[in-house]
Amino acid sequence: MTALRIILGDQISETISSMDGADPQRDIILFCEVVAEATYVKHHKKKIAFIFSAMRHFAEDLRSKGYQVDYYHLDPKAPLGNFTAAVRQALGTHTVDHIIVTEPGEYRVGTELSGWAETFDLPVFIRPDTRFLCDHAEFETWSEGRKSLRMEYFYRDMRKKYSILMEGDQPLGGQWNFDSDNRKPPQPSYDVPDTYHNPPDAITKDVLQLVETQFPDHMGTTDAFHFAVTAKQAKAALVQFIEERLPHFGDFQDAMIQGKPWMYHAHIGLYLNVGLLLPLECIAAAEQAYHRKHAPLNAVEGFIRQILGWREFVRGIYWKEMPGYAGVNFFGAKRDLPAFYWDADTKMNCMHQSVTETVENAYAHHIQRLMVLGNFALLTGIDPRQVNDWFLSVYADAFEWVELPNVSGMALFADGGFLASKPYASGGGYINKMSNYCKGCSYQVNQKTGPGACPFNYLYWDFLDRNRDKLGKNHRVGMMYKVYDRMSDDKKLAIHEDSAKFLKNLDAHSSDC
Ligand code: DLZ
Ligand code: SF4
Repeated sequence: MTALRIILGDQISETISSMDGADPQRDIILFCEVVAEATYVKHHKKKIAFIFSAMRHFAEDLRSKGYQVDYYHLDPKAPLGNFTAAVRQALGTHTVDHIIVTEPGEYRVGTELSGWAETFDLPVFIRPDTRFLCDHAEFETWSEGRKSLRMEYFYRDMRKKYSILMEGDQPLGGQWNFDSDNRKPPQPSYDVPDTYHNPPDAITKDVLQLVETQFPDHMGTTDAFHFAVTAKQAKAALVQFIEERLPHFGDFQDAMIQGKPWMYHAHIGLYLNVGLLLPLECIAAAEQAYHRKHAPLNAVEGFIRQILGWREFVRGIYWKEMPGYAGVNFFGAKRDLPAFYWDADTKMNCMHQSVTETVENAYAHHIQRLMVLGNFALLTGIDPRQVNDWFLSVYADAFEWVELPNVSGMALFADGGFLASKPYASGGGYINKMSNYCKGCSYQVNQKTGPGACPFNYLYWDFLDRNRDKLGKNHRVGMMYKVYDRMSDDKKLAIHEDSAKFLKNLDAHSSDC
């Protein structure tokens, strides 16, 4: 029995389930670069380059192990439209009895695959993605009957299940979560060690050129591309993080410093999400760093929580709630995404810096995403679909299963509190506390209203007041309504007038924003 085994661009793992039992003599392993995947949102150039290069390197690796690999490069003269077109072409070349593929990470692709058995009149075996630590049935059981889902309880169960950072049945250090230690303000004078750099080899150089010519109007450039593109290189990136940055990762997890895009973050999300790294190897490396007294518990626990807790949790939510989750819009937000999300042309320095780094690196860290870029979209009421498309296209680590819950659930509260207990809305004070952006801004962070005031300040109150019917009963926001209600009428008027003026300028694409 000959199988056509398909490996998608985020399935670059030696242990991918579609390869279980593969016969090097008979089976055909198919990789395909297709137009639909690169353009269903306009992915950042570095993201496309990263995925194509990782696919090409993995295909070479399988070839060197004796597998028969058919690899469809994106051919500018005759590009393949989508996965279905690629499979059709493969079936015209090879005689196979059945198709095997690991379940795709995105609902959209799952829908495409579900028609294959009929289209091709062949058995199609869609196998579970065993790289995740919590499967669909387990998440279903865990979430059954809960009105709202909270990561913290899920995470504790995962700690117990995998016996990570445990002392018997108790959490190491007596606490499950050390997040309260992880909010230190930035120290701009610190010499933050750089992230991992891997110089492009011949395969990557070919891809960079292809991407520049085929996707000229996508965000960014391929200049200074330095991502790992093999499992071995990704492992080196992980080791470098553990040795050089993990010890400070916890303390400065939320801090932002102008000109230091990576801070103490791992920058391994992109490798995990395409499978160059596996969750348990990252978790084990961090846990060992704690036991050999290289990194403190707050850093190690915080890092592990992202992978063992948050990452698995959002994946569970995605598959439980799709397809409806893609359309949630609790606040009925419908403003268009401002052009400065693409070109960084804004007077707000925090937004300018965060977008500039995104354009340059296809990366921004979680607080830039959540409390700057996401917060602004929340406060100004930008249409969740446009915000989601933007996040999905610009970050090299973004796949819909992880991006959508983070953006719609966490940053925009567009699911009305299914995932988060309160909206992550804030004024300029938070950004000022956690960054040095405000010093270089045209706006005054300490000014609440008036022409020079930080827009986040008045927009915050305007957002709360505008959405009182939706948030007034949320006890975590209740305190802020009390503060608002105690303000003088003049102050409230100034907040609304400044907000109306700013939003009008925003809609008119004014350079005044
Ligand atoms: C993101 C992406 C891009 C840009 N291109 C391809 C591609 O040409 N071929 C491919 O197999 N995968 C690509 N990917 C990753 C897919 O979008 C990803 O595997 C699906 O979204 C998972 O459902
Ligand atoms: Fe951002 Fe306001 Fe600070 Fe400017 S003053 S950087 S707009 S938070």
